Amino acid sequence: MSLNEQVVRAASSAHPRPLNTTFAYGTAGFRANADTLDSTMFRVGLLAALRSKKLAGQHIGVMVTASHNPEQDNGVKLVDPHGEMLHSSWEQYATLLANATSDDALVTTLHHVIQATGVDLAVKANVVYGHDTRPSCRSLVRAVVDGLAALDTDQVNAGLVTTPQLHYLVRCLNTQGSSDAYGEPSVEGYYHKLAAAYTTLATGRHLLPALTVDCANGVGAPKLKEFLKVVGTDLLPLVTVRDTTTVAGSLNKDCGADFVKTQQRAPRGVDLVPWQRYASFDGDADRIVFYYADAEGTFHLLDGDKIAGLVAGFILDLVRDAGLDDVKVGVVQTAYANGASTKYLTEVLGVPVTCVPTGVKHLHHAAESYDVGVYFEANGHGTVLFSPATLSLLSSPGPSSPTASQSAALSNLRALVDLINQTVGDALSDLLLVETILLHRQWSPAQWDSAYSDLPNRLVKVLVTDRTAFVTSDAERRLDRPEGVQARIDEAVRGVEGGRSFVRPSGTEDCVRVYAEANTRQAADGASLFLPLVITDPPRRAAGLTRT
Ligand code: G16
Repeated sequence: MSLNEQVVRAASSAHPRPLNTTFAYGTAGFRANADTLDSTMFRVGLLAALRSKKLAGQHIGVMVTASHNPEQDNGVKLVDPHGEMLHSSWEQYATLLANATSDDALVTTLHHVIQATGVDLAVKANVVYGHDTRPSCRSLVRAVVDGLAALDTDQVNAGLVTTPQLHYLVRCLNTQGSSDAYGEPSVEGYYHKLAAAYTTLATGRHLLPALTVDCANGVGAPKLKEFLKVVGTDLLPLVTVRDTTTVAGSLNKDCGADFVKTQQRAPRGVDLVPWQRYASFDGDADRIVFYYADAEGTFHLLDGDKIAGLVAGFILDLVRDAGLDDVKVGVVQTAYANGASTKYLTEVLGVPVTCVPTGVKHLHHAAESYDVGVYFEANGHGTVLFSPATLSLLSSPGPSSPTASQSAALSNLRALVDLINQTVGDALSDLLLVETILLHRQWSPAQWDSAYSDLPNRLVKVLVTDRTAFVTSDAERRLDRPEGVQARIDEAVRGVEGGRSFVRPSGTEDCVRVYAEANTRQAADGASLFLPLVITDPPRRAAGLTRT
């Protein structure tokens, strides 16, 4: 079967590519101002169809969202059959298609991709798509659908969903009826799976005071409320704030996980009651961070690093109590992980830690190499993966005469497997995971926080004229280009006690990010404020840098 060029050309002509714009598949797909994305979305529809054909017609997911970015941006994340991010080998094709300069060039590029990947066009493609609450989603989803239709794709419209719900649906659709069936392929099925697991884990425990959840004024708000109707507030006392999705400009505005993490403060206008637990979702509910204030009103952040420590410690205890001595637990982090957290994980918990570049796709794959792989970015994006061997061990009957604590640990581990969304980081699933652990430990947020003290740190965005001029190595901990800048960074942190810093280009926003940490707040602030000056040093302007 050959490509119907006429159909593709006609469909493409309704989605012209903007002139003078170059698109790049970044950390989590394409992301830009929504006004520029119509042609990219159409072409993503084509790509998703090809990807499905390549994988014997399995469902591929397309999520229209720009997650933590401001409301005027939008973007798209592509989901592979097991619910993981698009395989990195296909990112180049996404970029090629998005940048084809005309309808004819698009057809030529499609032929190239089909040939390079060995796609059989006769295979029927299946794609499931969804979107977040951004006003621009309506027309951008239409563009995706036009792309899918141009390659005669069977489509499932998931509608308004969180990103992790879409990942869940993809995996369920591809595994239903098999021995690996992941669950009922519907949002209701997702709620029931999580609610059943949480009920098993939470029943009979002394309830903790209610958790307040900032929903970033995004899709997490209606979805969390739907979930509460299923699980009931008697087991999960919870209050939502920043939960409007109808006020223009409110998405992620002065609230949400990214705001709280980068500003290291509560959402604007939310007064923290001392010692109470708070959490913030991001715009598509795939990240979560927790926080609280002490008696003096000082803000304390419980970010992805703190979640990783809490979760790894809990799972280690369960694995030990269950007598599963051969099951090895490991943790995956990025360069953003606070140095104190890595020290805690390796020296106190005694677990191996792998460091990989930013982006869930990198963490997810690294976590697969452990029996139980806990991965969290400091920004709150993460989950836990149980290897197939561990899953089959857990589903086996276990010892013939187990002790009470062995039975309890095994049953808790089995429930955790269902509670945790193993396709991708999931704010709702992670919320339930943290609440479960705090319930079991009967810990206040301060007790959780006391595991270790974060090194003071600062994360700064710097606008540059060309972020592609910044090239990193060693899991983004070193900057290879522009030449000479790494030496200046080394110089800046030399002699700073506990000093560590790195610079990397963002893959979701048009900026570079500067991270610095040190033993004291003053030193961390000094380094982070100094570094933007280093990378915008006048001689560097030749490399396309400007000071902002
Ligand atoms: C996405 C990715 C995350 C990444 C974040 C920031 O999150 O899924 O893995 O940490 O972008 O990436 P960068 O520093 O390259 O801009 P989200 O929640 O925005 O989809």
